[in-house]
Amino acid sequence: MSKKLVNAIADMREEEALKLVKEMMEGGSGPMAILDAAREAMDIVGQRYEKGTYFLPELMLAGEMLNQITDIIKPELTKMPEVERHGKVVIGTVEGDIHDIGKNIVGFMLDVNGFEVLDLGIDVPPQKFTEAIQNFQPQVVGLSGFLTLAFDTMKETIEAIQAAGLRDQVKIMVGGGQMDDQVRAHTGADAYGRDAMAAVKLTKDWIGG
Ligand code: B12
Repeated sequence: MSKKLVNAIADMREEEALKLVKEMMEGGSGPMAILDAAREAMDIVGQRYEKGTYFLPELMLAGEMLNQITDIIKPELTKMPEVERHGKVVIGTVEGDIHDIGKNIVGFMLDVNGFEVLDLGIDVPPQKFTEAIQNFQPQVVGLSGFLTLAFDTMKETIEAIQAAGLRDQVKIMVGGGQMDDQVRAHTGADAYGRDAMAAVKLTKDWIGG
C-alpha cells in the first residue's frame, strides 16, 4: 500500500493519493509510515524536476498534496494525551528559502509532544531569529532549509546568534531536504535532524520531557 502511495504522489494522481492515505489510516498504518512514503515520493518528484521531466507546476502540486496529506493525518497525531509544556522552541525557514511543509510538520510534532513552539515562518532573516531568542527565551532553535543556498544562510544565522551573545543560551538544530551532518558542521549547529521525530528526540534530549 505504501508503495502505491509513493507512486500516486510521484505521478501526480492527487485523488488516488488522498484516497490511499485515508485507507492506510483506516487500516491502522501509523502517520509516520505515511510521512515516510510522502518523503520517498517527494524525492522522486525532485529528481524528475532536476531531469526536466517535471516543472514548477508539478513541484507546486506535490507541495499541495503534501499539505492535504498532513491535514488528514494531523488528528491521529493529536490523539496523544495533552501534556504540560516542557520548554520552548523557535523554528523557521532561513532567509532565501520558502519551503515550509517539512518545517510545519516539525513544528506540529514538537507542539503535540509538549513543547511551546514559536514559528517564525519562511524566508526569515538572521536578525529575526536573534530577536525571537531575546524575546521568547527558547532553549532550542530549529533552522529549516531545503535549498543548497540555505546552507550559508544557516551559517550566517548562527553567526548572528553568536554575535548577539546568545549562542550559549540555546541549542541549535538544523534540518530540511538537502541537509546532512556535513552541512551541520558547516553551519556550526549542534545537531542535524533527519525528520520530525528526530527533531522531537533532540529537543527531548536537550530540555527533557
Ligand atoms: C514541494 C517543493 C516545492 C514547493 C514548496 C511548497 C512549500 N510550501 O513548502 C514550491 C513549489 C514552492 C517549491 C519552490 C522551489 N523549489 Co522546491 N521542492 C519541493 C520538493 C518537491 C518537496 C519539498 C517538501 O516539501 N518535501 C516534503 C517534506 C515533508 O520533506 P522532508 O524532507 O521529509 O521533511 C522532513 C525533514 O526535512 C525534516 N525537517 C525539515 N525542517 C527541519 C528543521 C529541523 C530543525 C529539523 C531537525 C528537521 C527538519 O523534518 C521534516 C518532516 O519529517 C523538493 C524535492 C525534495 N525531495 O525535497 C523540491 C526542492 C527542494 N526544490 C527545489 C528548487 C530548485 C525550488 C525552486 C528554486 C524552483 C524555482 N525554480 O523556483 C523554488 C525555491 C523558491 C525558494 N526561494 O525557496 C530543489 C532544491 C535544489 C537545491 N539543491 O537547492 C529541490 C530539491 C527539487 C530538486 N531536486 O531540484 N518547491
